[in-house]
Amino acid sequence: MDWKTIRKTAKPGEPAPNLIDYAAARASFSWEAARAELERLPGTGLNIAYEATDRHVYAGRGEIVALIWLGKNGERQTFTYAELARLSNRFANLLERLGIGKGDRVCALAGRIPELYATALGTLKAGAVFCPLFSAFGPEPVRIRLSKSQARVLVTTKALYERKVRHQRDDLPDLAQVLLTDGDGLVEPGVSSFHALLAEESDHRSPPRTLPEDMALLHFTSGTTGAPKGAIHVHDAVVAHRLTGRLALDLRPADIYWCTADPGWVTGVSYGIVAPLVNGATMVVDEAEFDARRWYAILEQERVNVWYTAPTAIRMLMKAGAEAARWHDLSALRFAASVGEPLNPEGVLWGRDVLSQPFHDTWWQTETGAIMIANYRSQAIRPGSMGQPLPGVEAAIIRRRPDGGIDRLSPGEEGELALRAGWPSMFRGYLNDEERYRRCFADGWYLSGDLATQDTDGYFWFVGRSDDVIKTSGHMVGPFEVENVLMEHLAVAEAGMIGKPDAFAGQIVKAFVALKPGYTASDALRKELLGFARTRLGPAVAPRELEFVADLPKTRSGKIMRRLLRARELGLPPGDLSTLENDETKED
Ligand code: 6R9
Repeated sequence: MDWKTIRKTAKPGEPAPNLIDYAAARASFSWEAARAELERLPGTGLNIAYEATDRHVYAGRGEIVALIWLGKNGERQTFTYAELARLSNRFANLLERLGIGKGDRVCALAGRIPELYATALGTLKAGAVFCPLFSAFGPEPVRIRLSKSQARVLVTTKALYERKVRHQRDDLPDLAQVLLTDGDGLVEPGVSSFHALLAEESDHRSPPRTLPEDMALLHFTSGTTGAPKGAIHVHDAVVAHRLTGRLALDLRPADIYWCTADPGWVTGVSYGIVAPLVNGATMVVDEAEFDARRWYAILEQERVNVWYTAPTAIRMLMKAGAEAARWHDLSALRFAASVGEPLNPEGVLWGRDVLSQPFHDTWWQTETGAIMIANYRSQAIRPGSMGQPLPGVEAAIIRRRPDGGIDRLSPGEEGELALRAGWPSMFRGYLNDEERYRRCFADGWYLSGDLATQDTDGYFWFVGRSDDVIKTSGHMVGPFEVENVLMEHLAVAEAGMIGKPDAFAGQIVKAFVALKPGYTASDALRKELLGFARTRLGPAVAPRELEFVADLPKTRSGKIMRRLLRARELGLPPGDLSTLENDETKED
């Protein structure tokens, strides 16, 4: 078949790829050399936001546009690097005045609005920790994350505050200040106007005093069991953000770059804020939700060079049809990449045929902080493969041994994808959960929880998860939050959640519910339970389907066997579970 590999030809006048010779780059690579390209602050300090803003200003690039913001009502606003540096200085000064400093968590719960970017960068400059919350989360996921992060400050909008936070404020004793981006003056005790307070601050600030190993970012992610875990990243991660932006996304200064991921998730921070800015690019941020015609218009009008998106979006563009792209001039596009879910060969080829740029798949996780495996611009793409490890990253397929060690598997064998520990953006812990962190490692390797294979040429191929976490529209959902909320309903005895395959979302959340004695399954009760879950969890997490069952299959130790629910859903005979994952996951 002709799509086993895709060779690409550069358009006339295109710059050479940043990564030209993969093997040579790997052989000569050192993280120390990559680190040396960054600016050390006084006393061997390092700060992500300084690298992202001030450094460009001091190097004379302050007038380059850092952010093009496209509002959902047609607004277009630009911010230069100098403006972003000043705005983030103001926010850092404000935090300092509020008594927020080193290690304190500052959460943001907002859509893609300019204030979010000032908050992220200002928080990092103040030495505090930026923790994003997805704006489509309902009150329950928001409360759990605010509480677990022990957030001191929350930046949000009036509507989101009123719907999702205000009534739970008593459960959040650490939350001293809420700053509303659209509030006027003093709103109420403990709630202030972001802009009114910012207006009182100075634009100036001395360089941040953070060290490479200081906590910088906190990203919540889900597992099979227990509440979401807060993955800790440090300022040193910027070494990997910069390098991967350059090598995996082929970013160069003044590129027009668009990452469609929401900053409520790790991709929207690592590649929707940090990587483009530290590489001196101009990033496009679109406030609106997906719309095929709008997206083609943005690619054309903003002359986007480098595009980072996700399979769910690619599937929706494919659904909208090639015709929708036809009249748009997409000739500025030099590189297109994808992340977050399996990208099938059809998606890669569709990019080549319709955008004149095949999608380059990349693989990474919240815990890895940055891209670990990628298809590079200079290399043939293997459609369906996630690609090869970055220079500086060693990846392998392994099997865990009962004694706690690991065995490396041979090409073609299916096992767990592992990375040799020690790259700069590796998470440094799960907040307040040392034990869970420790269990992610064996013999000096980080175990990803993903199942994959490696071919004889070193390309990695995704197989599935080894746990019960799912991706729906590219967003990670763990069973714990969904099942817990369903169980709060008076009628529910037990609940189990799985991902049901879906042509567009990849998977949708499907719940199985066993009722308490005295309750009878009915359409009305199903609707009530779906509504109940949606109100608490929000549209990003809530089940879309719900099925009543007499009881849920369980292991002898009483754990729900979600793989049996999946087998049933897929119509597989219970004996034929060869394509399904093991019961014993890394969290057991
Ligand atoms: C960056 C991000 C991580 C999980 C990961 C895997 C899945 C990511 C993928 C992919 C197939 C790819 N995943 N990239 N699956 N092909 N190229 O998405 O982080 O939200 O933590 O999710 O996403 O299962 O383990 P996160």
